[in-house]
Amino acid sequence: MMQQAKQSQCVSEEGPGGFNFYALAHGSGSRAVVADYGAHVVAWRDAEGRDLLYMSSQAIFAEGKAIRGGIPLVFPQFGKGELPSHGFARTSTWRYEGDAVDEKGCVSVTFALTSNEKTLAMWPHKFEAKLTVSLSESLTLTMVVKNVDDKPFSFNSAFHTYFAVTDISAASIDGLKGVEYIDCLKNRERFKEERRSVDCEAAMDRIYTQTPQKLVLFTGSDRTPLIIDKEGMSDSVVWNPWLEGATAFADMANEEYRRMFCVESGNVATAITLQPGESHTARQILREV
Ligand code: TA6
Repeated sequence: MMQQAKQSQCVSEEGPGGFNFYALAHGSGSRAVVADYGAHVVAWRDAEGRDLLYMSSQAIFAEGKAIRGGIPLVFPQFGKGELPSHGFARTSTWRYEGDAVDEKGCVSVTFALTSNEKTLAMWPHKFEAKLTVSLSESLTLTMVVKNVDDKPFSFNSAFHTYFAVTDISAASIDGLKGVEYIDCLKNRERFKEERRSVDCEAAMDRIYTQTPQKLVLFTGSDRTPLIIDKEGMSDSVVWNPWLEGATAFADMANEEYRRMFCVESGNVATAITLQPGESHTARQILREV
C-alpha cells in the first residue's frame, strides 16, 4: 500500500487553449487528466492505457466552447434554456484549490467556482461550487454546491459522461428495467423501460428518472463492464446523437458517434433547491466490475 502511495501523484502543465491540465497518476497504473477550464475530466485510462472515456478527435479547446468528450459538468441548468446549453460551469475556468494523496494512494485534485459578475448577470444567485476528482482503481467526482446568498435558489446538475465504447452496436446498460423515462426525441413524452438491457440502435436522448444508485455499462470491449454508482442524484440521461446528430456537430467527426455512449448521472427531471447556507453533494463513482 505504501508503494502505491509513493507512485500516486498529481502534476500540472499548460496545454491546449492555454488551460492548465492536472495529470493524476495512481499506483495501480490508472491515469486521469483534469482541465481547470470547466473542471473538466478530459481523460481516464486504465492500467493498460486504454481510454475509458470518449474524447472527440475534433474537440475544440477554447474559451467559451464546451469540450466535446470526457466529463463536462452541467450546472446550473440542464440542456437548453435561459442560460447557455448545460449552464456556464463547463465554460468557466475553475480555481485550482489543491491536490493530495491519501494513505491508501488515492490521488485527488479540487477546483472551485464562485459566483462572479459574469455568472450573476446570467443567473442572479450567489453560490460556491467545489469539484473534487479522485483517482484510485476507480474514478470519483464529487461536486458540492453551497448557497451563499440570502435567498433560496434551485438548480439542475449532471456529470455529462461520454463513455468510450468499441462500437455503439455492442454497448448496453443494465439496471433501467421498470424505470420511467422522458423521451426528448418524442416531444418529452413519458414511457416505462421494459428492457432489462438497454441498447442503442438509433439516435437516443432519454432522461430516466429516479434511477437506481448503480447502473452497469457494457462497452462492447473484452474488458469487464463499468459500474456507474451515484449519490445525491436522482436521474440518468442516456444519449447518443447517431449519425444525423454527429453530422450537425462541428466538433465531432461524423462516424465517431459509434465510439461513444453518454450515461449522465444528474438532477435533471428534478431540481435541487437550497436555502441560504445549505449545501448539496453529488457524487459519481466509476469503476470496473
Ligand atoms: O445530454 C443529452 C443532451 O442534452 C442532448 O440533448 C445534446 O444536446 C447533448 O446533451 C449535447 O449537448 P451540447 O450542448 O454539449 O452539444
